[in-house]
Amino acid sequence: MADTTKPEEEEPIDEDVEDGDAAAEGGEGGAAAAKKKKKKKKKVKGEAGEAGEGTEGPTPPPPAPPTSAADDKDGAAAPSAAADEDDADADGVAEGGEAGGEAMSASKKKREKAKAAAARKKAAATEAGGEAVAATGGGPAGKVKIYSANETQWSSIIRGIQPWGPYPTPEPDGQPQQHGGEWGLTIPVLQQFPSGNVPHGMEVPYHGDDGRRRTSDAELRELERLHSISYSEIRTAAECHRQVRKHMQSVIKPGMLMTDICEQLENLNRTLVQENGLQAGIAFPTGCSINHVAAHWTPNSGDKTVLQYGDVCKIDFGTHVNGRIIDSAWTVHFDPQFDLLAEAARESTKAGVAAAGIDVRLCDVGAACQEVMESYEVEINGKTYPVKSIRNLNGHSIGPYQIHAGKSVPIVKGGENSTKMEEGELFAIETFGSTGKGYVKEDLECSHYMKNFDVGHIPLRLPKAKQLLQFINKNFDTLAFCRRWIDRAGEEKYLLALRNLCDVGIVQPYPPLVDIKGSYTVQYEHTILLRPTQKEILSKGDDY
Ligand SMILES: [Co+2]
Repeated sequence: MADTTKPEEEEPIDEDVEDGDAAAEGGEGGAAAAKKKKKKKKKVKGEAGEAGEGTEGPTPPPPAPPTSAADDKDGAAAPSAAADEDDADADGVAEGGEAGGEAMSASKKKREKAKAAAARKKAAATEAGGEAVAATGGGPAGKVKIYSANETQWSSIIRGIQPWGPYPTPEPDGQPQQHGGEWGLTIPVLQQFPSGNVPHGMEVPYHGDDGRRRTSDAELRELERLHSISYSEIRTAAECHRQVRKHMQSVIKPGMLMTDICEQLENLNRTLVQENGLQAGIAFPTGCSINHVAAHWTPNSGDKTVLQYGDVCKIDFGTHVNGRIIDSAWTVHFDPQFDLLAEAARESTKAGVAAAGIDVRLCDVGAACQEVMESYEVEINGKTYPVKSIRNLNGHSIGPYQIHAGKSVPIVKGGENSTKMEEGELFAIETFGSTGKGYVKEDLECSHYMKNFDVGHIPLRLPKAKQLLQFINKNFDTLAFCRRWIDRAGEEKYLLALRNLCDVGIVQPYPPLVDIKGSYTVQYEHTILLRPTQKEILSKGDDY
């Protein structure tokens, strides 16, 4: 989940002006010149070493014909098309009842479900061959369709990610992961590793003055850190993230409803992490922002957006154990013309992860990310674009039950943020690339919300708002949530109350963040832990 720079901190700058700035900046450090030299040419055919190309899954299907959503909406590809005509949300805050955006009545829900089922049916019909997709659910109207990988070997038609090896070997008294069950996999992570000795992330030594940096009391501080953060818990969350995404990468295909993708992913997440109140579960809504929508979009109930062959979709989801959050994301695309764009973000995030370390200035991480991201230029639909880092999106520190714990990790240079990363801290390193302006603003109907972490007691007048706040406290506390999760708990007609909680400052809405229409945005993200002795890329998998 991305952290945004507050709009007042940075004015949207006209593109031309910004280019001028960049050139001027380059003058002092010569960075721009170096960048130019490094510009890579678009390679149309997949490069050797890129996963999933040729050898892995089936050949990408031809562009999906305009599907199901086409007749429901004007433009099927963009999430904007999904915004309910009677629920348009101008300011990003929950619509009040008077605007017709009130929670769906039972009968409307029924109609929505029937429509969704019809959309699903059509979507299934458009699947090219449909060979790797089997509907094991296929239940009554409105029931989520379950996709399962019927091959034992992992395969994916999603481009740009490396193939997975087998699921990790369980502990002697643990069970191996198994395909099946309602959501595709059946064995929770802690049943694979009953003692809690879960696989580590990728451990990377600090470069430079590693060792010399450690002071005599370093060992003591390390012990202290061992108490303050449970490595076992955060690694359990990370292993869960890996297994959920590995499975989902084998089932996500053009033609699927975004709602079905999210619900299968989330229910699989719940299963593998053994969801239990606030002690273990999903850390925030499944972001699946498409094309020019960069972040914070997930379908609201009844949404009929269908994933298209030509879409660029950022799957950003989180898992937590005892509030220890893993936040990691990758970009789903099927069309080879997006390979290089996605690579830009993948490599930029890699550079950010590499630059991160104890006593490293946040602004230096930002500079490292931008340097790599903007060394790319891409050709899409016959037009060449420089890839831009989205300058008002950031990585962030993570605290217990706090996805944005106070430190922002920029993805461009030039900020005066000389704040440093510190030992023991957990960071989400995420970068966003764009073929548009490289600047996002809030737009579309809001789905993501989160209680403000430090909010004190605020008196509430509306009984319904009080009740909704109790519900939020019990189910999400300070973790982010979405409207679908309130709906699935059976709450109804809560949008006015939700708007009230936003208005008084208890809850913060996080509307979708979009670049200009027609642009494409990409994202990669890892969660890293700055251990005293080494950096651990907790969410690292075979895929990215
Ligand atoms: Co994040």
